[in-house]
Amino acid sequence: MKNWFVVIVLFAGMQLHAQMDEEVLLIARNTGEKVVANGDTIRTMGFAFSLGENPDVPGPTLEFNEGDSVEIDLWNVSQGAPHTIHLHGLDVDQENDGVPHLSFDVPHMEHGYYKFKAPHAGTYLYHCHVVSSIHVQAGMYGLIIIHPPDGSKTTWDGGYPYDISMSLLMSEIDTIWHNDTILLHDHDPDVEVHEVELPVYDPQYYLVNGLSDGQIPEENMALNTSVGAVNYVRLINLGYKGNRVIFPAEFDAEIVASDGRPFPTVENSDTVYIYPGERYGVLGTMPAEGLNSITIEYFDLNTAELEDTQEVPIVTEGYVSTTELATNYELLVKPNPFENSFSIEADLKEKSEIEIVLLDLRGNIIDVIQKPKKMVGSVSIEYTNPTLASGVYLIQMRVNDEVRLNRKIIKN
Ligand SMILES: [Cu+2]
Repeated sequence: MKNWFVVIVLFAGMQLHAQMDEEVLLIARNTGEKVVANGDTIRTMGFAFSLGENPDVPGPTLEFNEGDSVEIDLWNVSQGAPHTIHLHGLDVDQENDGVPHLSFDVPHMEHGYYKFKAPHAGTYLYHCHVVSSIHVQAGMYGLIIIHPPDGSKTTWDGGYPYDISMSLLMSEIDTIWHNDTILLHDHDPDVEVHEVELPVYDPQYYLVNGLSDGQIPEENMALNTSVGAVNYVRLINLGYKGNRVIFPAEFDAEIVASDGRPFPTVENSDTVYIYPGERYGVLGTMPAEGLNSITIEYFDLNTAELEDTQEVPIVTEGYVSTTELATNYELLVKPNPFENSFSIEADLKEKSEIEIVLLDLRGNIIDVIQKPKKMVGSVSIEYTNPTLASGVYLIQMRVNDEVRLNRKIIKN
């Protein structure tokens, strides 16, 4: 009889394991390094999928489908402090919620398992909840995106379909909080609250998806879209500042969801205010080709004083917006991607003054490829620039001083 018991228990255990739809290993480390916008490397704590990866800030985005059984295996490889995973906004039970003393914490070199069923499709967060003011600032956070049960590009089951999606996760970095004296504290398991003297939080870097200022075009971060495509932009604040996100008027932004739940009525607004921990879902469409941007303002929660502004480009290309344009102008750029040179073929059905420029994703002119010139018919232009840095650029055609066509081009 004893043998029977053992076999049944073992079988039940295996069943439970097999029922998991998604298993994720997150490795917690305190040896992360991050390059900030001025080129300095600062120390971070963070999460990574593997030991070979630098734990980046923010951590990896976790994506599941609604209804999935999920198990997150938190492996704490960092020295000293224990860590947890708090599932922010997910209605998981307290035991799996990662708040130390209510849940469990995971000491050095141990594993902790968080099990939950992926809730309503939406945007959520995870972060470490041990001395959270320090560990979150150190970099221990990331996004959780839950898709509808069928995994489709829809805001939620029965919600709005979209073509292109992008997440903008806002936070800040005060490099003083990343000093060894603060991040390298040893953990005493007998002490409930670890006391460190914290300087006043006064960030130097205001981040979108971990990047700021010149890093945004350097990393080619942009909403890459096309005319008429439905864009779903997820906005998330995990900093200590308020965010005011401003979409271009022509984007016709509609706020459809907040904190993982649909809004009962859609709110039409170009401006979205986001307070720490909040998430919003915004739908919008670009009506014409061109270069625009999403402006993100960071303001002090007490004084409402504006502290910083970041710009995320919107690159809209691909289609010609009117029949008139489609019949009168064409622009072909090849090869794409290119090494040192590419050719541009333009077909101009009527005589027009044409100018062709090369732009970065912030709209800065890098080079004038074709000076303003009256042309007609098929035109072929060769362009060589061996000193151009790798990345994404735009070729813009201006006809009679108006921007008419944008083509995205990638330098290898
Ligand atoms: Cu932690």
